Amino acid sequence: MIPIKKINLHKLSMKLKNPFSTSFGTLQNKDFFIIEAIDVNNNHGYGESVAFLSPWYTEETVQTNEHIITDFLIDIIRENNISHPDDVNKLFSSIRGNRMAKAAVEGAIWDLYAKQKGITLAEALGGIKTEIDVGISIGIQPTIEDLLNTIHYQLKQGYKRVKLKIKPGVDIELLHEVRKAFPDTPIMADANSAYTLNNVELLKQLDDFDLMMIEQPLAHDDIINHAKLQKEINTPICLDESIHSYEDARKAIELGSCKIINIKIGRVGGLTEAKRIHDLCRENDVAVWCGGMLEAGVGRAHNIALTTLPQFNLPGDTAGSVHYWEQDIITPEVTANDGLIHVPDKPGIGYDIDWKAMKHYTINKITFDF
Ligand code: OSB
Ligand code: MG
Repeated sequence: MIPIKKINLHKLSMKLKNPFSTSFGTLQNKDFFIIEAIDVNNNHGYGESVAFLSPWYTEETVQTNEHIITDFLIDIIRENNISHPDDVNKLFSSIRGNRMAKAAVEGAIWDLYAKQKGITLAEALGGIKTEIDVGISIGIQPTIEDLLNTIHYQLKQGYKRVKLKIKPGVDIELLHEVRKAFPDTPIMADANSAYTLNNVELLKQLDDFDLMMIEQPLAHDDIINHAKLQKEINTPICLDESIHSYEDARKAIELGSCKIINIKIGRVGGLTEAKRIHDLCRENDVAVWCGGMLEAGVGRAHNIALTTLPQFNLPGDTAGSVHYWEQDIITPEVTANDGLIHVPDKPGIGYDIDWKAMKHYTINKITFDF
């Protein structure tokens, strides 16, 4: 790779158009970092951190990301020669965990590498698709009527499948109403770890609704009980929170804990690890889709590039920018038509930063000269 001369850490604060509710709470404000890696030829690569303000999804937060990036990861990049972005994954393995922090920096280096080569990020990753299928993830709504209206609206936008959030008490009746109103729509449910094996009788009832899958029904750290549950229900289990690495995926597949894996770049520590998990799933016939973290445009662009890999055979959660933001930070914004996103063909992530919007949302900027 052409050497890096500078890394900028832009800290942004954005507000979601609509609050997003899951089994563990409601989210509206999104603070995050855009990592900008600049090489000696003035190419610019961008990555986005996806940790939230509080540690309910994983243990990472915006603040832990800042700490790990500024106090550890930047030094590792500065002190080593990187010949390929895959090297970053190895170099960062000297730091435990903190995968979202690592993914943000690694993502900027992947984008920079693709731009140095004059190829798209999708090509750099070995992607093959020119358009990708997308679905929509709908948070828990105040009433079933609100939910039915939202589903109706999103289906009119063309999204290929609907993901609903469920939690104890907001599950069977809700799915019953949704299935009645939308008998043929591809529907899945995401529990974000809200159930235990004590709920097995309730979880068996999910089989009545012909769901594409149930995402992360049980504890984030329990692939054994997911394997037990999968033996009891026909609905395919998809793991999200439980999979942080290739090793986690290998163990879950071997145990039979899931039939599907949701890959999120941040949760698994970057694109290199995401690609390894993808390849493992391909070898084992495990279906894969790309999850979302309510990203702004840069993160969205990375998800799109990753989804061009062949085993991403189910619609992902990377919906159009307009679903999340009054104004995204990239131009053009991500648009989905008929449930399809056209993969951009410009080098790297394929979208430009909208600097006016970036400035509007920026809280501060830290520069690291190399
Ligand atoms: O579990 O996939 C999840 C959002 C925040 C945290 C966790 C999850 C989600 C989503 C929405 O389901 C994904 C998106 O639209 O970006
Ligand atoms: Mg999930």
